[in-house]
This record gives sequence, C-alpha cells and structure tokens, in this order.
Amino acid sequence: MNFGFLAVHRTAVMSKAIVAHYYGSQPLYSYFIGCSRGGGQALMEAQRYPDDFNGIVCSGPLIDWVGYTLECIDNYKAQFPVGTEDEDGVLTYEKTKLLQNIVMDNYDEFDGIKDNIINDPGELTLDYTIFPICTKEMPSDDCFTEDQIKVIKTFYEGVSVNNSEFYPGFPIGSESGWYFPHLMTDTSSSKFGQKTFFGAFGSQFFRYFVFNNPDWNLYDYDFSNIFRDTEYAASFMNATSTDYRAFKKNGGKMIINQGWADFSTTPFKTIQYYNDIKQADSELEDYIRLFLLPGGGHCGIFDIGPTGTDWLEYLRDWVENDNAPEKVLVTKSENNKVVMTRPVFPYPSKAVYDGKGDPNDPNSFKEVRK
Ligand SMILES: [Ca+2]
Repeated sequence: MNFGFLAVHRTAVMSKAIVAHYYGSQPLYSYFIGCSRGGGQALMEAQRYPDDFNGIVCSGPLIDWVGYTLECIDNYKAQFPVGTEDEDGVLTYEKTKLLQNIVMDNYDEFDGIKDNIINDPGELTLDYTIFPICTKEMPSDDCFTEDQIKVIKTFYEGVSVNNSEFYPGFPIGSESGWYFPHLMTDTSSSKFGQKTFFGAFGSQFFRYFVFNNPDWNLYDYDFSNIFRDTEYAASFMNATSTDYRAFKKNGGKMIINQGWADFSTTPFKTIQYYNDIKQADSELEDYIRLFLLPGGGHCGIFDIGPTGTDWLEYLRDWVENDNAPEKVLVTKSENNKVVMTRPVFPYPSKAVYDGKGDPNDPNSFKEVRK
C-alpha cells in the first residue's frame, strides 16, 4: 500500500507539518512534479488525495502497472523466445539502427521537416513492407530475419489478450530508445533471472505483487488469466481511475506531458487514458491538460526532439493566476546553447509546420486542432 499510493501522501502531510512548524504558517501553495513512476504517483495523488497539492506536473506516467508489465514480459518473450541462459536476443543493436534508418527514411518528412522527429506518430500507419527480409540462407546486415520482424511487430503492436489489445505498443519514431531497456542484456538484470532491465521489471512485478511467488516463470504464464490474477495488485498499484471530481472541486490543476518517442511508457497509453478521463468530464481541459512532445523520450532519456521547458512555472501561473497553459515553448540545446524552439499545444491540438519558415523557430508552427 505504501508503494502503491500511501507514501507520497504521508510525505506530503509530514512535509507540510514541518513547514508549518518552522515558518509558523501553512504553505500557501503546494506542488508535485514526477515522471515515469513519479508520473503515476502524480495521478494517484490527484485521484486519492486531492487536498495534498494545488498543482501537479505529471510526466511520462506509468499509469497501468498490469498492462505495462505484461507488455514488458510479452516483449521479452519475443526477444528471447527460448528462455535458456545462453540465448542471444533475436533483434540485435545493429538491426535496431537499421530499423531506425528505414523508419526515418520513410516517415520523417511526412510532417514537412527532415529532423528525425515524427511530429505526430498517431496519424501514421506503419507499412511493414518497408523492411527488407533476408532470405533464409542469407542473413545479412541490411535485412531482417522473419524472427526479427516478429520482435519488431510485438514492440509496435503492444500486447493482446484474447485477441483484443490489452496494452498499446510503441510509436513510430521511438525506435532509438528500444535497445537499452528492452533488448540489451545486462548483468544487473540477470540477478533477477532475466537478461534485460524491462524483463526483470516485468517479472518482478508478477512475482512479488501479483503472485507472491519468487519462482513464478514468465514463460509458463497464460495471458488469458490476467484479469483474474491481477485484480488485487491493480487495486492499489494502478492509477487508472477516471474520477477527478474532488480534485476539480478543490481547484487543483494538472499538466500531463508525454514524449511522443517514449520507449518506456508508451504515449498511446497516455493518450488513451486522457481520452478516458475526458470522456468522464467534458470540462477536463479547465483543470487537466495533456501536452505531447514530438521526439520526446522518457523523462529526458533519449530525447530527439525539444523537451526543455519549465513545466512548474506554467503550472504555477495556472494555479496562482488562473492563466491556463494555451501554448508551451519547448527547447532543444546543444553544448548549453538553445538550437531549436518549438511550440506545443494542449491535446488534441498539435503544432504543425507552415512549410516554409525556419524549423527551429516557433513562429514557423501553427496550432491545428485534430
Ligand atoms: Ca520530421
């Protein structure tokens, strides 16, 4: 329970008591900012303890632990289909580079700019015929084996249970981040009995949160039991509630932001969830807004596009001055110098290039509502 939802709440209560004791008065405003697991904590706070914070920044959130970890396992099984100790992964580092190059050659300029950034992966459908297939006898550096295509498909298509999507896969443009957590064999993971970071992450969740069984083996698991098996773990781990009535009533404000090239918490889940909470309250944009960051990685890791901005300042202006964020400027820096600035708009709006201006200048983009 502490890890699931109580710890942040208790920390907030204690911190406010310390502040009040030291300064002699309660803080005027309290803010929370968190990414990944911290993004999940951000949602949990707004859902369960809507009095704790006036404003919350939720970045790249891990919303649904069950779906996320099942995807980790599904991807892991695709990459290591046999499960023996000496097994090499199907998709190699070199092939992820080839994959990135082919994807960028085919989709980068769809948004009008050749910059390795896919502006809106949600509008694209991947055509698998762009990937050259090796003949059985002739594996080579510039083609994929059928097995490698299978891994790639698993990553893009997410995890299905009983033939329907259980958790969405990764977008076009996120490939450069795939290798490190999902494919790279790593000795710090092998002590958990899996070869990769995410393999370990997924199986540890099932071992200790779902089954309470250290011998649980991901290769033996029948996915069709997932709903029944995870009901209890989901009840305290998942931040999937769509009920923000109390947070809204208290005047709470939340900015959610999500990298479009996130290789860990897929943006498709964040968008799905945002659409769900929007469905629950048509006035959602009055107090919760989502910003999608083209080329943004996971919490600043493997960013391709511009993601630098002061979210807290936008949030503070919203909470304290009632200035809702209509447009956020994000920057990309090289050697401590800003080389690119672009605007992002609250979803479902997006920034679209005007086709002629300097692509590093925010004035070359206009807001288009989907
Ligand atoms: Ca582009």
